[in-house]
Amino acid sequence: MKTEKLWNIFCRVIDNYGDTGVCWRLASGLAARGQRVRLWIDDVSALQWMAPQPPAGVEVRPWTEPLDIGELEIGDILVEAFGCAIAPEFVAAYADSVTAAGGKGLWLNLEYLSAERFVARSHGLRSPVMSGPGLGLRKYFYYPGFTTATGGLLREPDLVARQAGFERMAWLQQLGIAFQGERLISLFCYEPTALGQLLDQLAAGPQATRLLVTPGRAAAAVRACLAGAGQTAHEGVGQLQIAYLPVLDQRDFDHLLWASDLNFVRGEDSLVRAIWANKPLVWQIYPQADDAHHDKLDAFLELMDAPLSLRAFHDAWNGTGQAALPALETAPWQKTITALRERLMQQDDLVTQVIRFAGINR
Ligand code: TRH
Repeated sequence: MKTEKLWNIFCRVIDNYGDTGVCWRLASGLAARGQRVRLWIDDVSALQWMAPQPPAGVEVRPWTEPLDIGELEIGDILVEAFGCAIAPEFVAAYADSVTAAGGKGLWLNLEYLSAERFVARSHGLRSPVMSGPGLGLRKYFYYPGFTTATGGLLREPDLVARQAGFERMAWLQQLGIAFQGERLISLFCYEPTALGQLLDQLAAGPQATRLLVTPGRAAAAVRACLAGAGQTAHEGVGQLQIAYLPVLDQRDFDHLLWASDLNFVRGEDSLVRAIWANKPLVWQIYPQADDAHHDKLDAFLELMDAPLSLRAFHDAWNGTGQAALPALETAPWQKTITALRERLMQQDDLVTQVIRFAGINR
């Protein structure tokens, strides 16, 4: 069997950065294992700062309507990220190429990450395409996840070595942060209602804290909170100093998580990166209209066997409970995350697994 395949990953950016972030990690991870990858994406804006130096083996193409296929070689494997509905003209071309290859092809539906139980039941299930240009083809549901019965998590083979070589002081200095031993907390969030309480808590001390605020929604939320509380200076109050960060590429985003003593993250990709960072974390889950995220959050807290203080903090941070934001109690949270990370490190990463799923012998 040919070990190098041509993968077409289709990504539609709905909002935020997660769609781009996950598809990019998958694309570059496959390329790093000797695969050829085409990433079709309808909005490259976030990719330009997240991954300014594309690795060899990944070709980024604009997902235009209609899609410009021209004389392109169609390729072997289709990845439909997060139910994005692949361009019908590409599906038609793919169906023809599968027929020409005697029925060989693989169409994967890459799903959202969840720790819920249905993931293990649904991972790998097959579904026939019932209409449209792909009629007669089959799709397979590929669920990332936290157990060996799922599709795994994105994790680069050199992650541990990179972490071991990371120099915190030098990195902070390069970012223009005059670190003096204060507690560092990174903040990547939407608009949590408890944000004001967090800022008050940090300002009250007794420990000096520097909050490293990511740009976009998190920075806007912090400024709005401070303005709402009548603060004219947005650079800190009491024991709290605030640093507003520039956008970082994905490698530097890891560095931010590694450099901090506590990480507030959001969405699904930064959650996984925060687990690998092995620092206490607080997750703001992406909110869904029907509140489906409540079960998803519970499942994750259950998976990590979160102590009560961490559950209570998550309830307040995600607005899933009524109580006020409890105090930060990070020592037990550290033990929780270290145990989870150790467990997950024993499992094959997503790229290893998806290559295996595709039946490629490597
Ligand atoms: O941006 P997000 O909130 O994305 C969300 C989630 O993925 C959610 O599940 C999805 O349904 C929704 O989008 C549409 O959070 P997430 O998933 O953590 O993605 C953030 C990405 O941005 C991640 O790859 C890290 C990257 N990033 C950087 O590379 N540099 C930065 O400076 C920042 C702030 C983020």
